[in-house]
Amino acid sequence: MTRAVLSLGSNLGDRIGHLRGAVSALRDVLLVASGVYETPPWGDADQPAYLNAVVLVGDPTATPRAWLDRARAIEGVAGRVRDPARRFGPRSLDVDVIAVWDEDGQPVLSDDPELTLPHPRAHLRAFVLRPWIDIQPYGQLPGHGWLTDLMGTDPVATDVLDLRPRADLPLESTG
Ligand code: PH2
Ligand code: MG
Ligand code: MG
Repeated sequence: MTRAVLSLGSNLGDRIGHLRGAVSALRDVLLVASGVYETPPWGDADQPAYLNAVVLVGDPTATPRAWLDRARAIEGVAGRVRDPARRFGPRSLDVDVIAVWDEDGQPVLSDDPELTLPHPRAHLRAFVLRPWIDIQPYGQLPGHGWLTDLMGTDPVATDVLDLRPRADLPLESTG
């Protein structure tokens, strides 16, 4: 079984609908989904607040590349348009591959610029770490250590105070 942690984010259009669409598209590989957090924009302040969540997915044979292709396909369905001028700008749906483990449970490390593993900014992002801790309280970010330790470091520790769990917006709503 290979596993991956994916982060989901949306700040345009039907934000929760986009996140739920991603979870639905991943249902054959979904192991567990976090709560949904409303988060202030990171990296580019001039945009609406995001909804963010994290999922753990598993597949007998999927390669890191396969997870990336799947993430991009799901973004495409949500009408994702890339604006090269705004790297951290608004988006209908962002599905990022945060970390991947191989069949032996070993973390996959990669410096491929198209798919750097683990994600090069995950350790700085409260909107990734906080939901991830929901589903793996004893999880580690490969190369960076325990998620709970990372949550105590700056700037994550201060950013996390601004995150609002949205209990009224369950990710796996059947409506
Ligand atoms: N994604 C970004 C840039 N900034 N801020 C928040 N709060 N959540 C995101 O998912 C996010 C962001 C680009 O990947
Ligand atoms: Mg992203
Ligand atoms: Mg992305």
